[in-house]
Amino acid sequence: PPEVVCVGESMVTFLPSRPGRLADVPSFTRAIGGAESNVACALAAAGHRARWTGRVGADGFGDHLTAALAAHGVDVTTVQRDPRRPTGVYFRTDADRATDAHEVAYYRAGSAASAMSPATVPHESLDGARILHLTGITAALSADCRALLHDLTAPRPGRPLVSFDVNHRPALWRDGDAAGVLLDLANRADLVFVGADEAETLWGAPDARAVAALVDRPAVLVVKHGPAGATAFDRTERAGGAGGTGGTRDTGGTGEARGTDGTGDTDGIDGSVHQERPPRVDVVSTIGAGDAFAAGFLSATLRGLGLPARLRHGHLMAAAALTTPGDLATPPSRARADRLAALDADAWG
Ligand code: KDG
Repeated sequence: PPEVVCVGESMVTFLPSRPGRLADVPSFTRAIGGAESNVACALAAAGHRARWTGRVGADGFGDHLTAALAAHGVDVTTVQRDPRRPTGVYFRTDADRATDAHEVAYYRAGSAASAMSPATVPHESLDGARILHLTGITAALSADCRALLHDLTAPRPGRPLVSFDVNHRPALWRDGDAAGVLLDLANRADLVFVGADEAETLWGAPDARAVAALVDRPAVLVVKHGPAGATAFDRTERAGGAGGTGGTRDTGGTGEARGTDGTGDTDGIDGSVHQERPPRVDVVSTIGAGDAFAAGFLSATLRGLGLPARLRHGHLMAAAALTTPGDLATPPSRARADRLAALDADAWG
């Protein structure tokens, strides 16, 4: 069975042939995207058995997406094909170097993936998996998709560790209560990734500690601060476990003493806290960097590495994605990533 199952919408992505506004770009190059399948591809590249489950149309784009993910080493055996609804696609422009502003045009309303529901992922299909990775993008797609997330995050015996990346996409939430829905889902997961900027926009949380006070049930919370690094809160040792799912809570075991972490200050925090800065890179594109970070962190979690190493492996995979134009990058080999992660603090940030 796969070690990790990622569930969500994947899309054929059209990347611009040159910088500029959507109105001015004359042609686009086909690629693949979708946050959850990006995570699956990066995990497969890191040597893990990763599956992506989702729905695509019975159309040429669905054929391409499935074949391209399989070529990345991702298990696509549970992908469903919808004869009536199309595969979602989206177009994007290059980001402005200074502001990271870019345009995204989604053509995914009524897509095959928007018809995902609890029937798309039978619980038996997760048997043997150690991690189930989900994101807040799915919550924005339809009521049935929200029901799927609700079902997959419900407490049940044998539930894999649920990893949830908040991934707030404002363009998909014009009508919905993004703040309430995403906070509820985060608090149903075991491991949560959120950008500090997203947490501020969604919940008005000014810093990582404020996020930790709101997202207080998951055993592990990672707040990402872009080039300034990431802060991880580990409450696995909290009495009685976090969240009370009754499911597996094997987050790798940190073996760290509380309070002897990167911050030297755990006042008011139930558990340990650690911060890691990323390596400095020349950013080509930030697309897919968050997904790569999640994959690196999950890979190190599967390998039973401690919190500092999990953050560093996240940063190393993100660095690979930041220095390539599309969603997907070739991460450093496991041996090389281990050597880089082991360098002392001076070599980092
Ligand atoms: O993280 C990258 C994704 O945002 C991109 O691949 C498209 O999944 C996507 C989305 O819904 O924005």
